[in-house]
Amino acid sequence: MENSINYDQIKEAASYHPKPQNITYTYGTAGFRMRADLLDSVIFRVGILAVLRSKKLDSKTIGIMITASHNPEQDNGVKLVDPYGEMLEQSWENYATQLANAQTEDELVDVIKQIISSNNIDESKTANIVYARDTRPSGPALVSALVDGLKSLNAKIIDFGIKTTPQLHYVTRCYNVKGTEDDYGEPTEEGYYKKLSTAYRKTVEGKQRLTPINIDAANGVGAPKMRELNQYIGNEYLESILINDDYKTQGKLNYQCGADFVKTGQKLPTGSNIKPGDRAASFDGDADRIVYYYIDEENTFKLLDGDKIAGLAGGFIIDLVKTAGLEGIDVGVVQTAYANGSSTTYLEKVLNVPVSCVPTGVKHLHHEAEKYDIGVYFEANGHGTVLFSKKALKTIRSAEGQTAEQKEAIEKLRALTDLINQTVGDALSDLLLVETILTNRQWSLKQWDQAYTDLPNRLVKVIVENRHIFKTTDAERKLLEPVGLQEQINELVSKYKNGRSFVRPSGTEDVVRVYAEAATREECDELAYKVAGLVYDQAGGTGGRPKEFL
Ligand code: NG1
Ligand code: ZN
Repeated sequence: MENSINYDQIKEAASYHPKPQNITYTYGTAGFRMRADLLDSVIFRVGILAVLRSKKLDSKTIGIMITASHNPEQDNGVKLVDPYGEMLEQSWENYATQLANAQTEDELVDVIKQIISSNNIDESKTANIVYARDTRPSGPALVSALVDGLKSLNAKIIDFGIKTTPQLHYVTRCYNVKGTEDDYGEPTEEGYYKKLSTAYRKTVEGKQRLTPINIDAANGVGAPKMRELNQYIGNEYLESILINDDYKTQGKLNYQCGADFVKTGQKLPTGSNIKPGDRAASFDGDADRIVYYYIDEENTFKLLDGDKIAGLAGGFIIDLVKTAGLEGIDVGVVQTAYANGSSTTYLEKVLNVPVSCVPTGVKHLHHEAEKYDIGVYFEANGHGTVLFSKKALKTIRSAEGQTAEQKEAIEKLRALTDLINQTVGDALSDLLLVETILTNRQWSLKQWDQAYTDLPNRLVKVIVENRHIFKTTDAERKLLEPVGLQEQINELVSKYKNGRSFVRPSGTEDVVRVYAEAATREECDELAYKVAGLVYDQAGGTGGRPKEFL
C-alpha cells in the first residue's frame, strides 16, 4: 500500500543522516535546540516522528517549525506542533528523544516499531505535514534533512516557507479545523494578515491614534512579516518604524538586539535612539516574544515586559467583560516563577483576578490557561497570549447587549478573539493587542507603567558539570536536589527585604538559572550573586568562577 511503512526505505534514507557519536539529545521545553551543525540527524528523525503523530491522529496535519528563537545565529532547533496549534503532547516528547538518540539505522527502526505498537498506529493512514523555518542561514540544509525524513515515510508535505513561529502554529490549526464550527481562518499567510488586520482596525476605529511605535525586529523573520502585516493594516491605523530589520546579513540575528537582549540586559537594543516620550518594542528572532520599553524624563530605561502585558491585557479584558454584562465568564492569569513579585500582587490585589503559577515552558502556561473561560498567560520574557474557551466564544458571539456601551464592549471582545493568536504567543498579534488597549485607553507607555513598580530583579546563569542533578518542585520555586541546597538559599533570602530567589536547570541551554528579586537594586544583585556563588561552590560549578559571584 502507498502509505504503509517501508523500513528498508527508511534505513536507506537514514544512512545519509547519521547520528553523531557521543551526543545525547533531549527534547526540552522548546523542542531540540543546539548548534545547527549537530542537528541534521535530529531533524530527519523529527520528520519521522511527525509522520507517526499524524497517522496516530487520524491524518490530522502536524506542524514542524525549524527555529532557535532568540538563541545565537549559529544555533538552530526544531519543534512539533499538534493539530490545534499547541505544543506536542508531552507524552510524545520521550519518543522524540528516543528517535534522536538511536545510534544506528537498525536501532532507529526498532524505536519506530515500538512507537507504532505502543500507540496502535494504523500504518496505512496518510500523514499530513506542514513545515516552516525562520531566517537562519542553516535553515535550508535542515529543511532538506527534514524532507528526507518525511519522504522516507511517504508523507503528504506542505512547505510553508519562511515564517514566524506563530504563523506556523496558526496555519496548522487552520488546516485541521477548516469548515468545522471551530474554523480558525484561511490556512495561508494572507489569511493570517487579513484576520489580524481586520480585527485591529475594528478595535481602534474612531479612536485618536497614538504616536508611532518603534519596533526592533532582532534582524529576524519578524521584520519582513511586520512590514507585510502593516500593509494590510494601513499606516493611517498603525504607524510603525522598524529597526534591526536586516534579516539578510549573516551574523546579525539576535545580535545585541531583540526581546531577549533587552529583557535580560534591561537596556536598549543596538540601533535604537529613542527619546523620552517615544514608544518602543522588541521582537525576538522568530517573533513569538515581545517586550515594550521607553526612556523616562531622567533618561532611565524602563521595561514593560510580559508581566506588564499580562496586567494590561487582564485589566482591559475584565473591564470589557463587566461592561458587556457577560455574567459567569471568569478571567484568570497564568504566570511562572519568573514573574515579578509586584506583578503578582497587582493582579491579585488590584485587579482581583485569580493567578496560577506553573513551571517554565509555554505548554504548561497554555494548559493552565485553558482552565479559565478567558485565560491570560505570559512569561516575563514576553511570550504569551490570551485563550478564549468554547464557552467564552459562544457567549461573546451570541451576546447582544442593551445599551450602546454594552454593545461596544461586546464588539470589542469579538474583535479581540480574532486579533489574538490563540495558538501560541505571537509578537505581531501581541503588539496589536497592546496597541489596541493603549489606543482605547489613550495611555502613554508611562501611564501603563504606573500600574505597579517592578521589584529589582536579576537573572544569572551558572555553568555546572551536570545540570540534571537539579530537581525542583512547587512550580520550580524550590529545589529538592541537590539535597540541602534549598535550605541554604532560604537562609540567604531571609536576610533581604522583599527577597525571593530560586534555582532551576534550563530546558534550552546547558546552564542552571538563578533568579533573585529584592527591595533595592543593590540588595537584589547581592542576593543573586550570593545564590549563584552558592550553586557554583556546592553543585559542581565549572569553567572558572565568575568574578561577580559572591
Ligand atoms: P529555559 O532555558 O528553560 O529557562 C527559556 C525561557 C523560558 C522559555 C524557553 C523557551 C527564561 C528564564 N526561560 O527556558 O521562559 O521561553 O526558553 O524558549 O526566560
Ligand atoms: Zn522565540
